[in-house]
Amino acid sequence: MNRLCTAFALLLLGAAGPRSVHLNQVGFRPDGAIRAIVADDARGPLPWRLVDAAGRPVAQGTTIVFGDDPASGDHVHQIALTSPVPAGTYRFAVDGVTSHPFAIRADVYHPLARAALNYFYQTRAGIAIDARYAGGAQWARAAGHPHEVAGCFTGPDLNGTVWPGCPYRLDVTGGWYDAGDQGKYVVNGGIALWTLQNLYETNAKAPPFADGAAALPEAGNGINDLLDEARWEMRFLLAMQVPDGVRLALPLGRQVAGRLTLSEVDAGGMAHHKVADRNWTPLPTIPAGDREERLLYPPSTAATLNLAATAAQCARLWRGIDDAFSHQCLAAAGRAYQAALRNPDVYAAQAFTGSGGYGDSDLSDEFYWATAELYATTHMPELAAALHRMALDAAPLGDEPGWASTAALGTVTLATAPGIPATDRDRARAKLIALADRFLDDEARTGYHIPYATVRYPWGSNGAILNRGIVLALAARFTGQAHYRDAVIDAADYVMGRNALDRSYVSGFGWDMMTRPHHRFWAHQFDPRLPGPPPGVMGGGANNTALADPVAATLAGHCAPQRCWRDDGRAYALNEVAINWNAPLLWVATYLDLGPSQ
Ligand code: 9MR
Ligand code: 9MR
Repeated sequence: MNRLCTAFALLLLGAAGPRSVHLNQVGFRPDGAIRAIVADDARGPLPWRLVDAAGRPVAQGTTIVFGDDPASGDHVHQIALTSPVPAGTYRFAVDGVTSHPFAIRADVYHPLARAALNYFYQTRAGIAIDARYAGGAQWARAAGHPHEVAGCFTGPDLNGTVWPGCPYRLDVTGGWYDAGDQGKYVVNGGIALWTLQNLYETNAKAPPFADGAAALPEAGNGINDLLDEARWEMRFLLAMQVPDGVRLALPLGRQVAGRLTLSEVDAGGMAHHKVADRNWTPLPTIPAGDREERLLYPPSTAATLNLAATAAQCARLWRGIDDAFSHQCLAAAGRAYQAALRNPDVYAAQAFTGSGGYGDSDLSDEFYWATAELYATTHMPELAAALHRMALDAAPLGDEPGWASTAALGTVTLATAPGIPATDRDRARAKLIALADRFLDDEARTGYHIPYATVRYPWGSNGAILNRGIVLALAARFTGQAHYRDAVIDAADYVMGRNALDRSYVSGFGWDMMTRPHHRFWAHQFDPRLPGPPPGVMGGGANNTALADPVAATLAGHCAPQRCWRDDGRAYALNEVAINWNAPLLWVATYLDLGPSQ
């Protein structure tokens, strides 16, 4: 009876279907964990075999029965290959079910890492996207917003707050479009840029993407391609800074929803929260075809601290490579930091249409992050003292980093940047290892054996899981222990196909991959003359907590958490793509590509 009920419940949640072997559709390196999942109602272990291209068995065993897994709604069996096998093409055969053929090879992550970086080129604003670098003529396009000289939003917003505007226009041409929309947001730009810069810094001895390794117009300029791509965004963030001495009317402190009270402050050095369309554009809208008015939205303390943090990081990385740019970054970081200290509680105004909010009501983590970055760059004792006064310095890390929770970014920098005193460095490392240990514990509690034990999948869950991968990878480096690295592989396995839906969430990679993102140009679904996504673009992923779009709305109550996803361009809460999600994909794929000996 009980079993019948469970079976019925699983059926309702859409879990029943042909059995298949769920695994990373990109394949595996021979020197890391090789795991697969079978959703099968059998209560006892099932025999499995690994067969090579000629059909010869090379390994065998029996499944580990995990049992009912609430995140997927599946009754789960796990397969773990424990003996090494030579490079080749293989299949798993489990109780009459045979998997797709997959590769075991040292270089499986290389194309993924390269494609994940190319996404940033293809989301560039202000420059024509060239078929030579985009991987094909279908992805070439005219420059979007090529001369973006924008003024400030002026007049009443949706809540009746009347914004007086500003006495200047800024040339904010360039940067990356955020996602499926063509807004450019300093807050989300910050974590995405930090992630690229951090990938460079944490591999500073032999940085990946040496000049010419990526498909970029800057290839051949003598500068690392990762830095070239990062600079495209850095320059945009620098351009978003309010000129010195300007006084602006801004909302101070937490105010009850509704019409805001504005007070005039010295806003010089703050950063505008975003530059974006006045109204939402429809799908599709090619970047060069956007006819909406582009506006600067009011500065926020969060955006200002994102600028301070990433510009400080920039100053450190470009020292000795382009000293003038390094100095420009350092000066901007200092001005932004001072501006944030002067105006510590200007929360991003939300009552606008045409762009996302990226609102955050707790800025203690942004202050911590920016202080850590400036300290790592300047080694000023005052900054060390400021850091040590912050509650976050002694506190354990709460969770993986995200656009609204940036404390861990500061901790990573304290743990890895050169010249940090041993006490600070070791405490930062210990905090990251403790967080990684929590993620390891999560693995044992999930049917799919992933470092993410929850039944509440957020908007952009794939990005969250890969950000956990970064923390785990750093723990692997600090400790030399392989199980952390294997957990990074688990995170990558999840987004590349070892999930309840048996789908690769990354376009161009796998036998059943994401093809229809929420995107205004990669919108073949809406206009057959437009392309689908180029390879290396990741959809946001399962989301059962904010079923905000019309497709997601139809799933409410009908999907197990990990199954609340559709490959549909209308589903912006499930299948949008975004710079802050592709950045950890790039980081993790590059880390895995570099191999365990790094
Ligand atoms: O296309 C927009 C997407 O980029 C955002 O992430 C999302 C949430 O802010 O909003 C999308 O735009 C929709 C808007 O919110 C409501 N009307 C329909 C818009 C396009 O689907
Ligand atoms: O990633 C953001 C997610 O955490 C929020 O819950 C969601 C709704 O506010 O917005 C997401 O960010 C979107 C942004 O507002 C506009 N560009 C697309 C982003 C990804 O969907």
